[in-house]
Amino acid sequence: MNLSAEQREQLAEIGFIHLPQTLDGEQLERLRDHLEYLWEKEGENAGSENYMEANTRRLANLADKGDIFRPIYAHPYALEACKLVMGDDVRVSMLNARDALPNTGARQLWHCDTDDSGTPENGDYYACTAIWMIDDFTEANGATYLVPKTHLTGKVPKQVMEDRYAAHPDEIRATGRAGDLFIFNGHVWHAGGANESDASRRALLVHYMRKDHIPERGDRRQHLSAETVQTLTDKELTLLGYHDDYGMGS
Ligand SMILES: O=C(O)CCC(=O)C(=O)O
Repeated sequence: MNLSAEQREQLAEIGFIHLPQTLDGEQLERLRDHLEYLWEKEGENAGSENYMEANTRRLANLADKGDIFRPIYAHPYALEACKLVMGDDVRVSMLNARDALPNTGARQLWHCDTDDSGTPENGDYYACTAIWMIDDFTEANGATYLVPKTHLTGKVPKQVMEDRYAAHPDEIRATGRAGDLFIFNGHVWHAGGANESDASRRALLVHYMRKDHIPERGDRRQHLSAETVQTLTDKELTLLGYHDDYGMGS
């Protein structure tokens, strides 16, 4: 599996690529069932390992919550895109699910996935994000907003925008169908849209970071149980940071 020359160029120039129908119908159904099972099981604690967000259901630490996520975080297209963005030392920083609840109108503020550490001006990027569409993404149900080429600005939105909830003149929407994969340079300005429809808008969000930018042990974002560690390949463990100095295991 290889990204085309056009996709590689697009990732470098505008900062994102859209890969239609990367999951098949059966995978999608299994993922939906498993996510709903976890939401039910975790109840009001769902997402608490990373973020809780108003009007939104979240789940976190999914690398430890089912084999079903292995082909997601280690997908060859996603890893190839990450390597193009940040070089070979790619790590999964967070693997979350996000469901912007119907008819809540809860739009996110503009951000980068590196808001705290900023955006390098010299192209030395260290973050990449994959959004797996578990439902169709439409303008009405909150398809992600992005501003093309903002990874080239050397700035994150909070450094330059007065109102981070305001529309941006150059914004586009990542609309698509359930099963599509949308990958962007993590320094691209983006925001989850408001779900103003009756339709659900579930997504898996895989945040990748370069090894030297992964939080230290005290702030680790994946936590792998001994049981999960046993089932994973060495390649997967490396990707999840298990072998790094600050290890992600128990
Ligand atoms: O769900 C989305 O469309 C984007 C979510 C996002 O950027 C985040 O939660 O950091």
